[in-house]
Amino acid sequence: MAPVDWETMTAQFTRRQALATLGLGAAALAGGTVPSACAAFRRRPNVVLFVADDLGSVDLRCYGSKDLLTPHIDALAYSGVRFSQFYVTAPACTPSRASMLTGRHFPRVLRLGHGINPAETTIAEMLKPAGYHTACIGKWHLGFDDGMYADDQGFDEFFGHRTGAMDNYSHHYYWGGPDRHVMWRNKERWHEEGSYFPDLMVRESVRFIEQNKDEPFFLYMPFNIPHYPIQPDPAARERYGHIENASRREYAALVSTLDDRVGMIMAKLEELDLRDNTIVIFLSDHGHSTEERSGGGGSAGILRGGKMTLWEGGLRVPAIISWPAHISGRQLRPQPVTALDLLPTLAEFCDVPLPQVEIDGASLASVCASDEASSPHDALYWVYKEDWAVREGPWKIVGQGDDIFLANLALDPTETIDHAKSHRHVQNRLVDLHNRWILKLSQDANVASQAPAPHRRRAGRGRRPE
Ligand SMILES: [Ca+2]
Repeated sequence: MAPVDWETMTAQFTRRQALATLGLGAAALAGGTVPSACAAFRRRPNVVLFVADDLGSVDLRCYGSKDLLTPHIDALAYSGVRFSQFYVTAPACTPSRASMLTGRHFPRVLRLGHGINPAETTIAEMLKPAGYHTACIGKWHLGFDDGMYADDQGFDEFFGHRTGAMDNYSHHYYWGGPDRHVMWRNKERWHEEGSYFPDLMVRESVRFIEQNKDEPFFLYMPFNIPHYPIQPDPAARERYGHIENASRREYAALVSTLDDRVGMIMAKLEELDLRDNTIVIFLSDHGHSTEERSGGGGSAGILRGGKMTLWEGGLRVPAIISWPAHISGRQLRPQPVTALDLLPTLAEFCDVPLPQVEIDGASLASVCASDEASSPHDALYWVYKEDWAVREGPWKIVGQGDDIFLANLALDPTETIDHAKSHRHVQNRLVDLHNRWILKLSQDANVASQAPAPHRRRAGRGRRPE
């Protein structure tokens, strides 16, 4: 396969084109787009959803990294669509993944401290009635009570841990006490102490693919890397002896550990002649971590912030959709889109009905098909703890309590220049959008008492929050 020359491809987008596509147009799908994608296939496509844990916004070679070696994920990008403005809905694991798997903003679907409300419909539950075999292999982290585990939420099989972090060898919880074993196969504890968890994920996923190669399947692989603990494959570590910064060196080895295992799954799909009619999606759950025990080796490049923040470095992630039978390769899409869109995209691609609830995302079929299609969203909204943000066209407002910051991402993707004072009318419009969105959220029965408060506009504010 020819090398991926993303620099050249990116340069083909002129500034004018970039600005044009930055506009978040009216609902692009209202007029109808591609016909039901699977109608032409005798068999529905398989779906493989790879999620990286805490992978930085630019931490793949195909996203501009100069020091990381990610040939398998780069090849995946080369085979399909790579998004340059793909957002997750929260800068932390659980809320981000909850939105991704339900197509709905996380305050609507999460029971705080417990997980996804069992009444919600996950991608797995959406696909199962159409005959899909489903598996979640990796880090669940979306339910902590009986009735809220992966195998309660539409997955025929679960293998892995339900917690936020696990030691990859002892399979004990990796955050505070008590020290305890946390690896499971469905509802049973699974003991393979000493075996490297990313390799167990590959073994189980390969088995699942082989067992289901004659029926449509949905394989959800939420990796637990490059999230801490910092336990890369020793073979991957050997590739980065030249990197002087120890944190970056270890992080690089973790990213290569991930990349190698994505490559193993892709090789199995090729071997079984399943690749053309398998939709493969790759994304990170949010930006890189700066937590002490992460080592801080990840990067957002020129973007501001990272995990736990609503700056671009926390929310804008690498994201790829590849389906060789239907989507052209070598495609770059600058339209602002969101992980909320994955569920409705898969509903259209797999020709299955949407869940009978209000979905906050929209199908990306037209965006996958054309770089001239508008984003299906007029605006994008975020809330996380006390912080909130809205993006409309090039404008993005970030609020921390009463402090607000207004960026023009077309002119300043680094979110350094605050336009709040000079563009008060824009600020006011985005605050109104946020407050209307909060009001709408608060009317949702599932939000109940956990609805965030609207922003109380105060004149003269606009300093850069930190
Ligand atoms: Ca994460």
